[in-house]
Amino acid sequence: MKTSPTLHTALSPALSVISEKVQKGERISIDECVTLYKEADLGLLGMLASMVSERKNGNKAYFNRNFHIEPTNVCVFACKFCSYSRLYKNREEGWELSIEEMFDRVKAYDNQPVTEVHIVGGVHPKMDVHFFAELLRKIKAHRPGLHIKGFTAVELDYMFNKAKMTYREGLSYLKEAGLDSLPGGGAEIFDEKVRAEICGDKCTSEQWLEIHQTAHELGMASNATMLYGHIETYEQRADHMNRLRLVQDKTQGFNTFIPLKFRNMDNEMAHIPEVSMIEDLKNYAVSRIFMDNFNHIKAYWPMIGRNTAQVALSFGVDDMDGTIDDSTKIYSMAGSEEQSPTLTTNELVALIAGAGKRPVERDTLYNTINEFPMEVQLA
Ligand code: V47
Ligand code: SF4
Repeated sequence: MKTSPTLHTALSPALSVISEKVQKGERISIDECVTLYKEADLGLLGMLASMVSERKNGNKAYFNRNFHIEPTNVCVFACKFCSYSRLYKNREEGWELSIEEMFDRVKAYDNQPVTEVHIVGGVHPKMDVHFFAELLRKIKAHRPGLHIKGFTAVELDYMFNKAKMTYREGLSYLKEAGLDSLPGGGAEIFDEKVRAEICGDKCTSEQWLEIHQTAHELGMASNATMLYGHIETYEQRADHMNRLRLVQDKTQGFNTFIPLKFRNMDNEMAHIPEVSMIEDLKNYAVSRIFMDNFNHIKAYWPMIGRNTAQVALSFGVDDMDGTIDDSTKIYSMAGSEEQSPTLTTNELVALIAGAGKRPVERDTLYNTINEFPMEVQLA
């Protein structure tokens, strides 16, 4: 696709250079990423991000059929943005599921065409690596084809330290028990100063990156997130994405990048206003342009809301995450407009087609399960 001459004349010299690079499929630098955040308007960002997305995924937009299990919201850590956790010392206010209770949740989906279970929760000192290995074995024995995506690097770092296992030993042990891939949570913002301010007591940025790199080396895929829209600067967002891009250059193990919008209800950062939808779209587009070695950018609709997620499909996003029954509480408790996030497959297909994209059901590793027609229904 060629940029029109009128567009070029309207651009500053710096934006013209970036625009040329993106059109040629060249990588942009950290400084150029910051320039995009600070100087580019939404029209230019949407056009460039769509160009990159189209090159990687054509007209497709993906979703999967999954369900979530949150073993507990009791947590030894005290991230200031978290509305969901109950500190270990107040644990009677929280929930703690037994292996049997979690297994019952898996069995509840026995006759449904789900392909993935996503298991993430707080960091509970009594739920150790052996507890989770037993859960994984039980799930795999019952339904071998169900992909288990589980445990943030924060949970893994804690459970491996406690068991005196190296990351490699711990990940190999859980893989052997049935863990297939890692979700992207716990990354927040890698800049050490911001991390110290908002979640200083959990695993460091280096540790987060090392766990993911080790998982990739062991043949497990993972996702990556970035919590944005609080006290971080554009430079710190660019630095965060750059650290991920460098690991991806080495391993190619990340499936998708998921920007997570900070929501401010009922947490210690409630005084910080949430950013606008324009900022959300800008952030999706810049991440699509900058993360040139990531195949997918996900808009996690239970957090951002289905309407913004639909618009984001024109700003570089090609994945809407899951359907069925997203019973995760981390966003509804933080103020997301999606208070009981469930979308049927038909609803999700209609949202995607309504944005002019071809809806594709995928498995966790982005293998196509089903392609849907693009006819838009005016419901
Ligand atoms: O790490 C916590 C975030 C994450 C708030 O890999 C908040 O497919 C916004 O990572 N406002 C956990 N965000 C969830 C997560 C995730 C979700 C969906 C799919 C995948 C995947 C991963 O939730 C945490 C933190 O960054 N979070 N509190 C809040 N107030
Ligand atoms: Fe615990 Fe995760 Fe909440 Fe932090 S974000 S307090 S690690 S549950």
